[in-house]
Amino acid sequence: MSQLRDQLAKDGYCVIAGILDADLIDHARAVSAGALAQATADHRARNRSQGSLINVADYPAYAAVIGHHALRRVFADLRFADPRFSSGYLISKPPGGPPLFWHQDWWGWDDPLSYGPALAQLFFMIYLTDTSPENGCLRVIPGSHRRPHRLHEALAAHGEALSRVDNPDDPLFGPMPDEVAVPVQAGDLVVGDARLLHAAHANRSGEERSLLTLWFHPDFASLPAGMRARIRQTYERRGVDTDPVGGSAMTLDDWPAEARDIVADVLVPGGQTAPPHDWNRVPDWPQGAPAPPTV
Ligand SMILES: O=C(O)CCC(=O)C(=O)O
Repeated sequence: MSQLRDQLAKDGYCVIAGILDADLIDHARAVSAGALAQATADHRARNRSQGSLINVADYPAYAAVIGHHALRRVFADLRFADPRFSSGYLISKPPGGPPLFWHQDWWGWDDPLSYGPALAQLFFMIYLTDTSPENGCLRVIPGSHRRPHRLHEALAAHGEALSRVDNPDDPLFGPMPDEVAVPVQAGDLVVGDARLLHAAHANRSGEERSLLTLWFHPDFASLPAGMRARIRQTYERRGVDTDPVGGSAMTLDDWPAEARDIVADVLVPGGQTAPPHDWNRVPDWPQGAPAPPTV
């Protein structure tokens, strides 16, 4: 596992095979099929590039995945001191779905820790289908979490026009010379730094390609107080660009006790009283940051 930790630090991601067993994959697929059946045509049109962006907080049956003992084993193996879950999404690309645009997901770029080795926020992407470049597997730019890249200048990432794919010829949907495909099997886990530049291929198959992206903070207690307060707002579904329903929606605090009990010890705690950190998705690399590769 120290090899995986090293890869996570150096490349910004690592793959851990076979995290969900067949029963839990079936459970997650069934919950996801129900959630997708409820998603409106408007939701899918607004999130055409992603395929869907359904907050897992709306579905307490996902507790079995978020609180799964195999994830806790990963936390221990990767030596996470205080792992906490803030939010997550069902991202499901229908047959014929277009590519996902290049982006990174970190929002705390105003804080100096964003330019160092600390792991403030990690995605846990759990794929519910086998993936390949043919059906929309993940693509990443290894190392892009720690150095400037020209994609960082694309300020529109996460914008509505990109999500709707108003311009399919936008280079943010295209290939990058330094990209690496990350094909996986159903039940595999991709752990990645929120700062890592990533995208996904188009789905040219006849089947849905689904995954759960779960956001964890590996050492929540060590983060600055303002960052902790902003993360708590995300958990409360307030002021998040990928979660426009707003603070009136269900949070994990509203889950029935039997679901909440499964995840209670990994949830972002309340009582964060500091002024919340500003939301800024655009890095401003300090002088002397490593040069971008010449590709
Ligand atoms: O659709 C994918 O494979 C990647 C999803 C993604 O980019 C994300 O969850 O941030």
